[in-house]
Amino acid sequence: MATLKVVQCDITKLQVDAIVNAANQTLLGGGGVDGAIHHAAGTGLFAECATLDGCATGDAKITKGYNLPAKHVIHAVGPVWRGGDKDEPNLLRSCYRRCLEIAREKELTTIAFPCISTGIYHFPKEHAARIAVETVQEMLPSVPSLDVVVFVCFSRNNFEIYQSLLERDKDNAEPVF
Ligand code: AR6
Repeated sequence: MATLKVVQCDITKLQVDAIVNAANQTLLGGGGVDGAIHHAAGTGLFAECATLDGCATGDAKITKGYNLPAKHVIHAVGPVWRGGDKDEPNLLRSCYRRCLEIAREKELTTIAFPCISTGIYHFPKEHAARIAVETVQEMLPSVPSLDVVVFVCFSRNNFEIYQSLLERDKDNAEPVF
């Protein structure tokens, strides 16, 4: 079964089978990690995204990685936090699940997730991290192709939250790529 890792870095630098993008429903780019991914991938990514007809919240769609070191980008649309009673936790869980279903279909071996919805969409960080780790752990047995799942934290704060959730295995804190 795959190993879970947590790293603090820019996800656009990772050489993995797929990096996950925290996109919006248009899939046509934006700020935050979405902006960084489109900037690094180049216009080919935008052109492919424009053919996808958007994406529902809680769902995900895959493209090629273009100029990124990653082979693919899985564009997931997380929920905007509106207080917690608008199905936000389930929608966030669904994002992680859909990304791993795509990883299974495409037989990916390495995948890197950003902290979906915890920036511009304001999902509380600890709650989001718990959902991310629990959902990935639940799904792993059903995605046999995966060797490594990386949780990529841009901020020190998120890094520490994930580290404490994955504490039982301190080696997980080491950068791997
Ligand atoms: N590498 C890794 N993580 C990053 C990077 C990076 N280069 N840049 C930011 N983060 P956000 P959301 C972290 O706002 O909350 C866009 O406009 C950031 O610190 O990117 O899901 C989309 O188009 C945070 O922890 O995504 C949508 O409209 C996490 O990535 C909207 O923002 C997610 O923050 C989506 O908002």
